[in-house]
Amino acid sequence: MIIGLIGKANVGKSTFFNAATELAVPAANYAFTTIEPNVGVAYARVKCVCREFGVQDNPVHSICIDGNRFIPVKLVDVAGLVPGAHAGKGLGNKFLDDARQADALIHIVDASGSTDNCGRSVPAGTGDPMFDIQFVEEEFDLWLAALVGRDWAKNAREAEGLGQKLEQLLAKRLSGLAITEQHVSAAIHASGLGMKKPVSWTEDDILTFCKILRSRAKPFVIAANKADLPSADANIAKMKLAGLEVIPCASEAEALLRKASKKGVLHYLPGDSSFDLKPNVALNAQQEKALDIVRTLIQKYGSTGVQEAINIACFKLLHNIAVYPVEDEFKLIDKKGNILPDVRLLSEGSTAKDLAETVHADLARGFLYAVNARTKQRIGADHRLKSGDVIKIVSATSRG
Ligand SMILES: Nc1nc2c(ncn2[C@@H]2O[C@H](COP(=O)(O)OP(=O)(O)O)[C@@H](O)[C@H]2O)c(=O)[nH]1
Ligand SMILES: [Mg+2]
Repeated sequence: MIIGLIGKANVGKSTFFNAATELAVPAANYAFTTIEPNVGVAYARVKCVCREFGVQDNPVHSICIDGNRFIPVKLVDVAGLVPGAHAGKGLGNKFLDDARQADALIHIVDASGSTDNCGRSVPAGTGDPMFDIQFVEEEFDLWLAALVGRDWAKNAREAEGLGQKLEQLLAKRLSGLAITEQHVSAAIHASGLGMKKPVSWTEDDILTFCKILRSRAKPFVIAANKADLPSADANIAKMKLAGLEVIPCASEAEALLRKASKKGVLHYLPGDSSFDLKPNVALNAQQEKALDIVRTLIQKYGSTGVQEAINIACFKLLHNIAVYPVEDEFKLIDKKGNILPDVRLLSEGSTAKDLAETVHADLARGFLYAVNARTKQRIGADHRLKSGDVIKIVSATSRG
């Protein structure tokens, strides 16, 4: 699963990225840690099941702090977007190359209005984040439509000649975009274009289809960044009034809190609505003032919004659940004795066998049954899992 940060230049994408990928207690290496500077590990936060089970866990690939599980997810800081990007303006192509891999997007806007349409600095309150929201979505749709629409008539005729279905034609054009068959089918259905022969699709039809597809396959959440600046209030109110779901966000404040927490100055967990200064910490007047501002801000909004945006992308947009696989349903351990070693993000509706598949293909192949560690009841391959389930899988082909 990949979350992409998109938005105009200078709205705070890199600040958000740096804050979100910094954790006081870094976990072990991940398969997806790469050397690309704009790709990093962020964390979804869930309440860990350790306290309910009364155990002191020692996770391997995720992190548990004070009963909160931080689950690694891949985060990509996508190149800044300018109007006209779909036609190759600015870093248009780089933007779209980065964005194509994302399963969900956090659209960062400058809620304080201190950037103009092209991302240049302007006096706070003069830039219009509503424009950003519109143009970024439009660019995305136009880019997708250009991709789908290239030589459409010719390809549609060929596909018709070969007796191919519309789904096949589209799947070919959309390969490499992290768009599933289900997304395509649902978008065909919702657009009503399934009734029309592909050869007679107009440019407008293609754009209509792409808009629907984009909203399903690349869902957005809007992070209204720079919410710490006074001019942000009016813009956030305006966005909410327009019916948009926006998360007030202060990336710089989050960066400050994570750094201070890493240095041992204060106790703060990403997503918290407050922080505590550690005893015997001496702050200068400037530091104290900065922390006062942050404290007021997170009280006002409930958090800095950075963790919330990631969680919304993970759970609300992508409909994931968090499931803990174990090898011993009584001790909740793996073979090495690690307690609650692992947690997997699975799509809602995933079954016990799907979980086995994510652990190891062999485990799934020889699947016999699973055990719910909470109830100690046996469950079958098709049993749908719930978030927070702790599951032992029994397989004829389990190793060792
Ligand atoms: N006041 C305020 N400024 C911010 C915040 N986040 C980023 N900035 C500033 O906005 C400018 C652009 O930030 P950057 O992360 O480089 O933006 P990007 O071009 O979208 O990656 C920098 O001067 C940041 O310090 C925030 O939450 N509040
Ligand atoms: Mg940047």
